[in-house]
Amino acid sequence: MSTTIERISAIDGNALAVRIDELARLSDDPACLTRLTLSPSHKKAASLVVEWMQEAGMQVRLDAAGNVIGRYEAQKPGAAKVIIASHIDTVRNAGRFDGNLGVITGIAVVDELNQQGKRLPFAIEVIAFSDEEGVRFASTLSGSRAIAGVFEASCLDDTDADGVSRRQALRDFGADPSKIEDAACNLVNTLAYLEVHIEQGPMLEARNLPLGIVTAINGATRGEVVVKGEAGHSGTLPMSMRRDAMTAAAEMILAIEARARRDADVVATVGRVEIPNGAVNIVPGLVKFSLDVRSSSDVARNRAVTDIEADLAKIAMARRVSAQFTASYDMPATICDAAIVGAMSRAFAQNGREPFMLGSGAGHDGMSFRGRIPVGMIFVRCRGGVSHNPAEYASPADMGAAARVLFDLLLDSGAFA
Ligand code: HGY
Ligand code: MN
Ligand code: MN
Repeated sequence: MSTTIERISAIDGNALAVRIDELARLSDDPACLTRLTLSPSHKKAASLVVEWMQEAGMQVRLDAAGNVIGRYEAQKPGAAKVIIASHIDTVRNAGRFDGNLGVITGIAVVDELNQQGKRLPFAIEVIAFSDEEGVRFASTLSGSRAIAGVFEASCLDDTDADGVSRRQALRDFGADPSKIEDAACNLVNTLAYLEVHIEQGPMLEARNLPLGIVTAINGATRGEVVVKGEAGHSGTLPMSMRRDAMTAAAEMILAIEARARRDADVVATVGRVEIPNGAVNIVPGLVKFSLDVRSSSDVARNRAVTDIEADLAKIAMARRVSAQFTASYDMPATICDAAIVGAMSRAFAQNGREPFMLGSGAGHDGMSFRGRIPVGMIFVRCRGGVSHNPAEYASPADMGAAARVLFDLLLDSGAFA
């Protein structure tokens, strides 16, 4: 008797977990997952995503910003579309779910529609954005910003640690940066932007919930502080005569932490500190450090940045150094669309899920579409709230639950009028 091999539905969590692991093997660091934008491993990941999108019945193309776009046509060709997207670039020593989960889930729901021979009144475009993290180059969200028509051409001149410009990296990737404006046409005739993402925080796990509905994506100010003192001999320069840029930076960093702690709705982080040409026996004359300030309230965030700049100036004066903060990115909070949140609640209820609402402390590509098209996000439980860390984990059951809800959301005819 032939054994009937039950075809794992494309939206089955185990099928998603297999693909998460397959993508996670594509890294530029053999010891951990590091897939920076437009890197060799990003190129391999993009090729694998192209393959999966084609297998799911999509027409696939690479746009001028390095995004991979798969289109699953509507009942009537050329109809308006819904975008389902996330990013496939990662931070260094990354978790394997951040970004990748949203792309794989988008492909899976299309694959399931295709397997069932279903066409919807709208097309679906699944997009694997090329640069959400903004780790290799200063500016971030460049892939989604190109599609949203808000790409700043100046960021083509951003250079990475090796002096390679984004423009050159795009060419090496096989994209044509001179055609970035064409990427924006992809936003025309778009009904909604949807993204499934691991929560990257502890809220769902604390409530023992597999999924949540995102109400807003926090706004963020990101940039660099440059502290200039005077380099000197660590053995001969008396303490009283030093203009030590590092000890000044240390006091500034603690002041940044203290300011953020004063406001429950503000977080601030110094994630990278550099002492160019530093050495054990040199009093640092120059220090550069990153600053990332976020809040769901744009007023609170901007007030915190102003206060921090005042603190930097005060400490610099007292220590006879200079300090300059230059913002490379300033993104207001993105409120998720009420109608989409409502439709998501219906799909949650249909699946017996509590429609728990929560904000996103992490930034996401949906921010690029703020004020242009309705944005909606579904969060998936994150073990221990750990993210931007190889220990990041979402279970196959929770991933499958998200794919199921997303699939039912797409079938809800009232969701995307
Ligand atoms: O930084 C962020 O919030 C996002 O993970 N890129
Ligand atoms: Mn992400
Ligand atoms: Mn991230």
